[in-house]
Amino acid sequence: LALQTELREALARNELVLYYQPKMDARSGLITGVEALVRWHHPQRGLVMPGVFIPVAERFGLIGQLGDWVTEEACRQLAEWRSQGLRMRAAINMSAHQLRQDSLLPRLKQAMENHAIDPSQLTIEIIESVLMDDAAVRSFSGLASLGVGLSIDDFGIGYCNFALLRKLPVKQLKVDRSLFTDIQNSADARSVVTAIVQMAHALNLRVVAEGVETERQRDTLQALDCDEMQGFLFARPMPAEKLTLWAMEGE
Ligand code: G
Ligand code: G
Ligand code: MN
Ligand code: NA
Repeated sequence: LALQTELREALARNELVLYYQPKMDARSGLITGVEALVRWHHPQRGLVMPGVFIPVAERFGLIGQLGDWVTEEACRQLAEWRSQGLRMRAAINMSAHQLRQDSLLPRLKQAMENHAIDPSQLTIEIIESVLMDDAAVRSFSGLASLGVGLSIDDFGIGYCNFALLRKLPVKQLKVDRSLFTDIQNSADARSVVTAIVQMAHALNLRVVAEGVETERQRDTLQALDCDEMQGFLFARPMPAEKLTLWAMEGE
């Protein structure tokens, strides 16, 4: 079967699952929330990663349905955590195509209402190149007035419109790991991160370093005043039940 046919069936059969990766406060080391990352439990192929099927969903008109499922499931999980005494926040990823859909706001609102989720518990992560898409950018003000947070993902490797960044209701920049992989040995890398942090703080944006893998990266990024960190050094993306145990151990 073609992957798009299988994906259509997977959506109907509930074969998708969300993994969660914690974001840590750089100063306190406490968890600040999680990023939801979708996976597909394929009956034959095993765990299929979003890099494989998100482009298929985009191409064959399934991304709207997939995005609705992700939003609903993340809100359901936040409500489950609440019932377990865990006050959690979650970020979900959205593509330009998803932001252009008129149904985005009502669906998001409905999902939050279904599970009594406060909008401040949700952040939408959007890759930098979305800033070039006028129609997608127009959805930002609606999202912000709904009360959800907006975050620019993979910041620093694509096209960034600083004029727009200044005006948009964005709250967070996620610095791409390629900018600091070699940060402990590279004065240039330190300069770039320093400049991003200074600019972000001047605009009242929080800076998340994503893809932190080593203690030396962590220490350097902390010294350069990054606000939050995420990466394999702290935890890999994991199923909800594992995240629950992980978060409760940390308390
Ligand atoms: O772990 P990782 O392989 O999960 O993610 C790979 C890519 O897939 C990342 O760029 C991430 O933003 C994207 N991605 C993960 N989950 C979702 C999702 O629910 N929706 C969209 N649009 N992209 C996602
Ligand atoms: O593009 P986005 O930032 O939404 O997707 C996050 C991606 O980064 C996921 O594929 C996730 O599995 C991956 N990731 C998370 N932490 C690390 C890390 O420490 N190192 C690397 N190489 N990838 C990471
Ligand atoms: Mn992301
Ligand atoms: Na990213």
